[in-house]
Amino acid sequence: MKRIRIAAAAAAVFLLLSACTNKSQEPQEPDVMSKPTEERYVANEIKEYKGARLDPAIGPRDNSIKGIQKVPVEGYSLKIKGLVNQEVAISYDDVLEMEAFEKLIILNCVEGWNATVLWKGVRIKSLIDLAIAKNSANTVIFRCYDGYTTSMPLSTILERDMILAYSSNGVELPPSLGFPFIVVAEDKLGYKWARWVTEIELSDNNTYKGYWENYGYDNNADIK
Ligand SMILES: Nc1nc2c(c(=O)[nH]1)N[C@H]1C(S)=C(S)[C@@H](COP(=O)(O)O)O[C@H]1N2
Ligand SMILES: [Mo]
Repeated sequence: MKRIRIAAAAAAVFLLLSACTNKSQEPQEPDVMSKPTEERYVANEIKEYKGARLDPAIGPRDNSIKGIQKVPVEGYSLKIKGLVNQEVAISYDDVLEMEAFEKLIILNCVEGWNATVLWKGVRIKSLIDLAIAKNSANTVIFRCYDGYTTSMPLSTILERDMILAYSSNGVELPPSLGFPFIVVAEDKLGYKWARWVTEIELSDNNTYKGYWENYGYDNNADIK
């Protein structure tokens, strides 16, 4: 019986890999987890939060344009620039000193499957406030270590209280997830989850197109 359930789960994972856009896809039953999924948990990664099962934060494959980046933390600074009153460059350690927020994000997939990850980081609004956005700014462009870019309306970031995360499931964000920082673009498709973020640029170009958006991907990227 157990073998059949595992086989069914494996088949379902296979089918759903092509149907879903983000992260991992596992059945909701807590006692059914494929070996490849189990192996994706990293050391000390927590697997449960307030009664909810957490899925491995690292997804089954890497889709990034230039592969996994190793961003050296020495000399790293996050820049907040563009339409701001004062450009800011803040170190990794100083970001970690800021007020932290946790978000349990459940990625809903078809047919009752989902992936749940606990993210921790700082409000993007708090970072922007360090530089003070000009009134004309309506767009936030994220630039990354690998040259990747994507953007979202400033209003979307404020409405959802989006965070820039440095931790996933209780551990330091692994390089494959975007160390030092990833944009937790809740309710948005994977290509808005900028990883290895180096710059946050305030802009008044609300038709700005990032890397994948330039290839025709919808700029709203809403999860339907
Ligand atoms: N810096 C950077 N961030 C990135 C990308 C990238 O190539 N570079 N790819 C994006 C895309 S298209 C997706 S689907 C997700 C991939 O996340 P995942 O591998 O955890 O599914 O990261 C997003 N963030
Ligand atoms: Mo993607």
